[in-house]
Amino acid sequence: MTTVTSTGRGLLPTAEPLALLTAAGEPVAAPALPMPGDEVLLDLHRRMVLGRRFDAQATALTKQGRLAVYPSSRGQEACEVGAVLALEDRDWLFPTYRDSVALVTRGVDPIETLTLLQGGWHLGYDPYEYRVAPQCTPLATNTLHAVGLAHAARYQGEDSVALVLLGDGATSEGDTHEALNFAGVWQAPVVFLVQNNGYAISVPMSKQNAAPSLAHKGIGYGVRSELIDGNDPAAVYATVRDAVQAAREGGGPTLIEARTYRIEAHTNADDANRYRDPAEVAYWLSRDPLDRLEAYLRSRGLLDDARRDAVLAEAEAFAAKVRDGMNADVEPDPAELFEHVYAQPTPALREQAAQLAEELR
Ligand SMILES: Cc1ncc(C[n+]2csc(CCOP(=O)(O)OP(=O)(O)O)c2C)c(N)n1
Repeated sequence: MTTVTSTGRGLLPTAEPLALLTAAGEPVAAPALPMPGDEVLLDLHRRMVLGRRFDAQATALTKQGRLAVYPSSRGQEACEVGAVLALEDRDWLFPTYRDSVALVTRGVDPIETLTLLQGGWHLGYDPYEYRVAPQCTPLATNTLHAVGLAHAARYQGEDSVALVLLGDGATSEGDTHEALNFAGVWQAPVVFLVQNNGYAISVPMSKQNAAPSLAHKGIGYGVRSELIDGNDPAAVYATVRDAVQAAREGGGPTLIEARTYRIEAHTNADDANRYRDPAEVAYWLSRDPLDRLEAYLRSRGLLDDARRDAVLAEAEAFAAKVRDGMNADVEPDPAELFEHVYAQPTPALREQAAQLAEELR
C-alpha cells in the first residue's frame, strides 16, 4: 500500500494548511508542491472570474423568482475551479448542491446546470456526457457513489479517478465514514475534497468536530490526508492533481481538507447575520482567492488590465446567456414526468401516466 505522496508526506496532514501563495499573492518559501504552469494559472484565473459572475447571476435569478433556490459558492472559487481543472476528461466528478460553479467549469451547460435548482423535474444534464454525477442534496451520499464508481472502474480495467466534493458538515455523516473505510480497504482511486467553509448552515465547526482537523478523519481508515489553504487556487490545483495522479497510478485514495469560507448565506432562504459576525466575513473577504491569484499573476507580468478586462467582458456575456436561458419560459410536457425513471416503465408507472393523460384531456 502506498502511504507516501510525491511530496514525501505520509498518512498525516501537515499541522498548517499547505499553500503555494500567501494571502497577499506572494509565493511561499519552500513550497511542498511545484507551482502550476503559467497556462494553468491563467486558465484558473479565467474560470474563476467566469464562475464568480455565474454565481452572482444565479443569486440574482433567485430574487427574480426564476430560480427556486441557489446555494452560493462565492469565496470558494479556488476549490470549485482548482479541483475540477485538475481532472482529466475520463475522470468523474461527484458534486453537491453547492457546486454549480464546479459543473460549469467542467463544461456542463449553465442552463442545464441550474435546471435542478430551478425546480425542473429532471436533472437537466446527462451525467454520462460530462462524467458529472447528479448534484446531491442528501449530505454525503455522493461519497459512497464515488467510492463505488472508482472501485468498479478499476475492476473494469479503466484508469479513471473519482473526485467527490463534500462540506465540513457532511464529514459528520455516517455515509462519509463508510465511504472512507471502503476507499481505504479497496485502495479505490477516489479523492475526497472537503470544502471546510466553517459552517453547516448555522452550525459552526466547533460544534461538530473534536479532531485536530477534518483531514485527520481519513487517517483511521488508512486514507492519506492533506490539509490545504482552500483559498489558494494554485495549492488546490496542485494538491488535487497530485492526489488524482497518485490514485490513477494505483496509490489509493486521498482526503483533502481545504480551509475556505462561504461569503454568502447558506442559500437565498437563509439569513447568515443571525449566526455570523460581520468581522469574520470581512476577514475572509481580505483573503479572497481571486484577488490572491490576480496579485500573483500581475507580479509575474502574466496579467494586465487589458487581459483582465477581456476576461470580465467574457464573463458578462456568459451571464447574459444564463439570464436569457433562464428567462425563457419553457412549457414542460407533463407526460415527461414519467420518462427516464426506468429503462422499461413499470406497469404502475404506465397506469399513472395514463391516469394523468386522462385528467389533462
Ligand atoms: C442527510 C441530510 N441531512 C440533513 C440535511 C439538511 N442540510 C442541508 S445542507 C446542510 C448543511 C451542510 O453543511 P456542509 O456539509 O458543511 O456543506 P455546505 O452547505 O457548507 O456547503 C444540512 C444539514 C441534508 N441535506 N441531508
